[in-house]
Parts: sequence; structure tokens; C-alpha cells
Amino acid sequence: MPKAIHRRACHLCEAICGLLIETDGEQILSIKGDPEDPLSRGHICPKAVALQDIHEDPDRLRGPVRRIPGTNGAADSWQDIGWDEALDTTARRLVEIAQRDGVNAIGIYLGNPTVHNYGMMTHQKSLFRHFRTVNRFSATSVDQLPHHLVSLWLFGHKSLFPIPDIDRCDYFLMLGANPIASNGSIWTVPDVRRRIKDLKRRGAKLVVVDPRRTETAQLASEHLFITPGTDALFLLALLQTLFAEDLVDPGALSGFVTGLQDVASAITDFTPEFAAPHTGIDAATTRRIARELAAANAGICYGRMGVSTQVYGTLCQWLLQLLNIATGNLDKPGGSLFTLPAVDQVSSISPGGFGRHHSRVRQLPEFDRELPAAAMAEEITTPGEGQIRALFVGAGNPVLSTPNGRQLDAALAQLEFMVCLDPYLNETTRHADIILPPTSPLEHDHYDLAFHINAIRNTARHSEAVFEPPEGALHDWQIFTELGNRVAELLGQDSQPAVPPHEIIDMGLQMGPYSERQGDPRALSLARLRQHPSGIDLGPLQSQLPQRLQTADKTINCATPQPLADLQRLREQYSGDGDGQLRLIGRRHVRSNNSWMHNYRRLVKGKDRCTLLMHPLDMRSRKIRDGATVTLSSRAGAVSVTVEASEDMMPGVVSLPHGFGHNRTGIRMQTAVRHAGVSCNDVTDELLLDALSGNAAVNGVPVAVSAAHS
Ligand SMILES: Nc1nc2c(c(=O)[nH]1)N[C@H]1C(S)=C(S)[C@@H](COP(=O)(O)OP(=O)(O)OC[C@H]3O[C@@H](n4cnc5c(=O)[nH]c(N)nc54)[C@H](O)[C@@H]3O)O[C@H]1N2
Ligand SMILES: Nc1nc2c(c(=O)[nH]1)N[C@H]1C(S)=C(S)[C@@H](COP(=O)(O)OP(=O)(O)OC[C@H]3O[C@@H](n4cnc5c(=O)[nH]c(N)nc54)[C@H](O)[C@@H]3O)O[C@H]1N2
Ligand code: SF4
Ligand SMILES: [Mo]
Repeated sequence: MPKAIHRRACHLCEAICGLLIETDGEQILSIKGDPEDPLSRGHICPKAVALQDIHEDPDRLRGPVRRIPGTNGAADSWQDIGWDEALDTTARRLVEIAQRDGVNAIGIYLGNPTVHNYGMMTHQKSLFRHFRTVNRFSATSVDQLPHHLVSLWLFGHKSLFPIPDIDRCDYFLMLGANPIASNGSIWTVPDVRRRIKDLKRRGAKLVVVDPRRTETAQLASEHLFITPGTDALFLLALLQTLFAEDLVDPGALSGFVTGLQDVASAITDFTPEFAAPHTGIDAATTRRIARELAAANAGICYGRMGVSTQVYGTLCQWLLQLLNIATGNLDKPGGSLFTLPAVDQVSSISPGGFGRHHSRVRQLPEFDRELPAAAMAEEITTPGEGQIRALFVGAGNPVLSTPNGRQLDAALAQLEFMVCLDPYLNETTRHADIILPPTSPLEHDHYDLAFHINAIRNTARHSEAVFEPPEGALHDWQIFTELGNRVAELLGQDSQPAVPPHEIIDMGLQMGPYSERQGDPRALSLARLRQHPSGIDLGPLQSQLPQRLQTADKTINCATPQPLADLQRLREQYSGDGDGQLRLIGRRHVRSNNSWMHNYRRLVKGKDRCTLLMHPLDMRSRKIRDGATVTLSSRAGAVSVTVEASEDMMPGVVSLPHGFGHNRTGIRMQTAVRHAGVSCNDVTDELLLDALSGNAAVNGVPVAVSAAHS
């Protein structure tokens, strides 16, 4: 086979960089950035080469396997089985259990790569339409659930996210995000380092608020430490200052924004002086930031994981958007704007809903027909009607990614049947009865259904598969389709025709905002995208309000009852002094990605990254030496980990990355096991939630650290 260069979007993180993949037959020769991609402009990060490593990884499962339980204490073993047997058994077991115990006995958990793999998004309903269980979970509730809720309440749709227009702003206030490591989240912003440098070069200001002086904070114009979990107090103080100093000016939004005055009256007591002793940010600084934000021509307030996965996650996200609205920076070039993607999910998928049912054991609210992942273990282990007896996990590793993962680890062993759609035998899938591995990413085509919605520029791109799949291999969407058809047959229903995902995208493009049907000269269709494999530029973000709002009356009502009521929880928590306990936060590294990219030698080499960062002052008071092994413990659990002294930590705060903890029996990921680390989520607490949304608070966990005695 001749040499070829394939143009392809990287699906590994939200930045969706364009790649040039050079191949010689079945061999990958190089992976480079595609300078012609209108969004990423040639940028890539070190993870791009992992596409080759994933493809070639001998540990990646190439066909279905079945677990043979070990007898007399012996370890479980795995047997290769054919696709027919694997799919038939899975369908039969799911149907049997649903018919015997009711459909709620089936649990479903979908992990993060689901939204990076469009076939999983378009085809999951082929199977799940047969199992309309209340026990659905996903990584959303250990991540961005508060963003969805706030978008639903303020803008009328869970996927209408205001996107920071970094290239045109002159002021940027960023809380709890580290895009230099993460490459951006709910903010598709490839090449963010250059964009931050450009921002500073043109005289704009970036202020980062984070309990750690992160890689992003080090690049910023100003960095403020904040006590984990207290951001809502800081944001309220900013908003209160804007009201008190008559700096509120929604500008072009005025005609369709209501309720700001009600918010003003509700927050008068949340002054900068009230916040300061808790946040660690003095009142004068808070007032200055509020004035700077108000004075900016175009300013941005943005917050991510650190202000989402904490006990006031929803309040924080609501306040961030109220700040954007009160300063007139929503929907303004250089502020935060809504995108208009070529396949527009806002017009085609449900806006979402909240609290229409609750979890059985702890009465936690659903969002978008999903329950909080923190409730999964108890829904498996608590007997009674509606107890989960069978679990489907797709592209997820909840044992490492959800709070109190050890508890879930134990709970999974009690299931009657578990099936995983996953290419690896890992901490979660080791409990499965059957693992169904899909084709490698380079063996299927790609269109980014999820992340164009969050991108700083409207672009569209479709990538063809780089390699033909091996004989008999199935894509994720085909596995869903096959399972769905088998279940239909067992239920005596008709099967559904298998429309491949690219045809669904073609329809979406041809109905979308840049289609011929809409009279757009770009006349987008799949055929059109195929002529432009580096992508098509659809231009910078533009003002679209109020038309783009999905609220019934096309207004934004700022006086949202739920977060307003939640203010009382904040008042009560901060009426006295703090508990003096250390707080645990997370950490991301550019060479890692959640739990599943530690099996690639090129990405894990170098010094151990699974260390506990701690300020020297906190170490001294506990008589802990740099490099010592310490015990990190919480209500939920404890781990032994190496401590690393760091002046970049706020005193009183320690940081441990998540996604490690590979040293468990039965895992088939050789390299990851050699870089095992410990799981941060063995310490996070399934009871520590954003009470409003049910989102997990994996940041700001109260912990103790002590020298481990041998
Ligand atoms: N303490 C703490 N916990 C956290 C976080 C944190 O910051 N701190 N972050 C949270 C966040 S933001 C997230 S998104 C979650 C992630 O939580 P999860 O989604 O549960 O976990 P991942 O580590 O992303 O695991 C992905 C799984 O999908 C498989 N996979 C990869 N690609 C594919 C594919 O194309 N098809 C299929 N079928 N499988 C695939 C991998 O082998 C792996 O098993 O973790 C959360 N947990
Ligand atoms: N390299 C790499 N890239 C990734 C991922 C990865 O694992 N590795 N994961 C991807 C996923 S799934 C996601 S969701 C995104 C996440 O993208 P980001 O949110 O940008 O990434 P994080 O590193 O989690 O940043 C959270 C920041 O919040 C800070 N923080 C913790 N607690 C608090 C608090 O109480 N208040 C404030 N103000 N800050 C706090 C932390 O110190 C950290 O710097 O990254 C994506 N990209
Ligand atoms: S930044 Fe994200 S999308 Fe870009 S190359 Fe790295 S992993 Fe891929
Ligand atoms: Mo995430």
C-alpha cells in the first residue's frame, strides 16, 4: 500500500485539533498538527501521538471476552468468545433481568469518551430505547452538570453554553480552570497558550482564581489563591459590588433580561467583607476586580471543573453567568457568546429537565433523565424494588472516576450481570461478565457532534477512517445496533434499519444553519465536507440574542428560584468559623487524560505524577518531609501516597490527580500497572455533593494528611 497523509480531527480532548497522519500501509509514520485546520491552526499537544499508541496497543482488546470466575479463591480468567455469542448472551441476560425485576433493575453508566465518539451518541438509543430505566448515570454528574442546569434555567436549553471569546476580550476572569493542562473545557480552544500570550500582548488582562498556582495561573496577569469551595462567596461579593456601586449595565441585553433587581435585593448581605475571611481574598481586591470587570469594553467570566465539581457548583455557574449579564458581556464579541454549529443540536435535542424523578435510596434529583453517579453504588447494594441487578457501562471507568470508587468497586462485584463496551480490561471492566471492544478510533470516521457547540469559532469538519477495520470488528454504533436488534427480537418487536452515523450527520448538515435549505451559499452537506478534509471555516462567533434563546418568552430571567433558595445554605455554612481541615483538590497534566491514557509509554515516562502536592508550611506543622509517604484520608477512605512540597499550593490545600490507582488484580494494562499510582476517588466522598444539582464535589474534600508510620 502506498504512503498517504490523512487529515483527521483528534478526538482525545475537547480542543479537537486537526492532525496530519502519515501512513505507509498499515504503519503510522508520523502524527503532526494540520496548519490548514481553521480552528486549531496546526496546534497539537503531546497526546496526539497516543492515537498511534491506542491503535497499536497489544493490550487493547480485539474481540469480545467472557469472564470465567475463579474457584476456590483463584483469580478470574478471561475467555475469547465470538461476537454472536457475546451479543446474544448480553441481550438475553438484560431482557431476562428486566422482565423478572422490572426495567429499573437495569443500570446504565456512560463515560466521557461517549461524547468524543459520535457513533455512540447517535446510536445508543438503538439499545436503550428498550430499557427506559430511571437508573441512568454518566460522567456528567462528576463534571459539568451545573453548567447544563444553569443553561437550562437561564437560556432554555442544556447545551446553550456562553463561550469565552478569548481572541477579542480585554478582560478575562477565570476560576477553577487550567486550560494550559486541559486544553479547555466547555470551551473548545486549541492553542490556548498562544491565545493567552496574544491576549496579554494586546494589553488585555487575565486574572486566574485557583487554590493552586497552576500552569495557567503562571501565564496570567494576576493570580489569586482562593480557599476551595468558597468561590460562590467571592462571586456574590463581585455581583454585590456591581449593584452597590451602580456598575450594572446589561447594555444590549436590557430589552430581554429580567429579574436582576430581585437578585440585587437577595444578595445585599454578601459583601466583600463577608467573603474575605472565608475565601482568603481581601475586600479591596474583590472590589477592584469588580470595577475592572465593569470597566472592560469586553470582559469574560468563566469557570470550569474547580467551580463546578464542588459543593456550590450550581450557585457558582449561575453567578458567573449573572456577572456576564450584569456587565453586558453576554452575547458580545470579546465577551461570552453562543455558537452556531453546522449540526445544531440545540434545535434537535431535548432542552433537558430537572427533578422530575429522584433516586430511590437518597432521593437525589435527576437531570436530563440521569441520576447522580455518586448514587450508583447504593442503588446496586440496597435491596428492594428498583435495585440495580444488571449494569451496562459504555466508555466509562467509574471505579476510578466517581467519588468513593472503592465502594463502587465492591458493589460491582455484587451484580448479577455486567457488560462493558470498552477496549480495555481495567478497574471497572474487570467486573464485567462480558466485554465488548469496539474498533480503534482510527478505524472509524469522525465528526465532532459535541465540541463544535463549545468552540471559539464556528467550523465544521468530517474525518474519514484512517484504516479499514479488521475482518469482523464492530464499531461502537454497530454494537449498539446489533444489541438493540437482538433485544427487539427477544421482545417480539421489529428491528430497526442500521443507518450509519455519517448519514445522520449528513441530514443534520443539510437541515442546519449553513445549508442550502436555509439559503446559505456554503450549502453544507457531508459531500461538501469531504471536499475539505481540513475543515470549513464558518466564521467568528456572532451576537444572536434574543433569537437564539430557547426560553418560551425569549427572555433571560435572572431571578432563578433554585439558586436563590440555595443562598441560605451558603449563609448557614459560613455563619461561623471554618473547620480548620485541609481541603483536597484535583490536578490535570497535559500528558494524561482521565483514567485511561496511562498505558502508553511515551505519555507516562518521566517522574511520577501521582503525588500529593502540599505547601511546606502544612508539611512542617505535621512533621512531614518532602518525598515522604503519607496517609491521605477522609470520611470515605484513605490512600498512601508520596508527598511533594510545593509553594504553588495555597496553604491548607493539597492536590492529587485522579485517574490513577491501576494496581488492582485482573487488570490487563501492562504499562499503566507499572505507573499505578493511587486513586484520588478512593478518598473523595459520595456524600459530598453540590446539594442543589447532585453533582459530585470532588474538589474541596475535607481531608487529613499524616506521616505514614511503617
Ligand atoms: N477526583 C476527580 N474525579 C474526577 C475528575 C476530577 O477532576 N477529579 N474528573 C471527572 C471528569 S471531568 C470526568 S469527564 C470523568 C471521566 O470519567 P469516566 O468517563 O468514567 O472515565 P474515563 O477515565 O474517561 O474512562 C473512559 C473509558 O472509556 C474507554 N474508551 C475510550 N475510548 C473509547 C471509545 O471510543 N469507545 C468505547 N466504548 N470506550 C472507550 C476507556 O478504555 C475507559 O475505560 O472523571 C471525573 N472524575
Ligand atoms: N491533559 C488533560 N486534558 C484534559 C483532561 C485530562 O484529564 N487531562 N480531562 C478533560 C476533561 S474530561 C475535562 S472535564 C477538562 C477539565 O478542564 P479544566 O477544568 O480546565 O481542568 P482542571 O485541571 O480540572 O482544572 C480545574 C482547576 O480548578 C482548581 N480548583 C479546584 N478546586 C477549586 C475551587 O474550589 N475553586 C477554584 N477557583 N478552583 C479550584 C484546580 O486547582 C484546577 O486548576 O479537561 C479535559 N482535558
Ligand atoms: S490538545 Fe486535545 S485535541 Fe489537541 S492534540 Fe492534544 S489531545 Fe488532541
Ligand atoms: Mo470531564
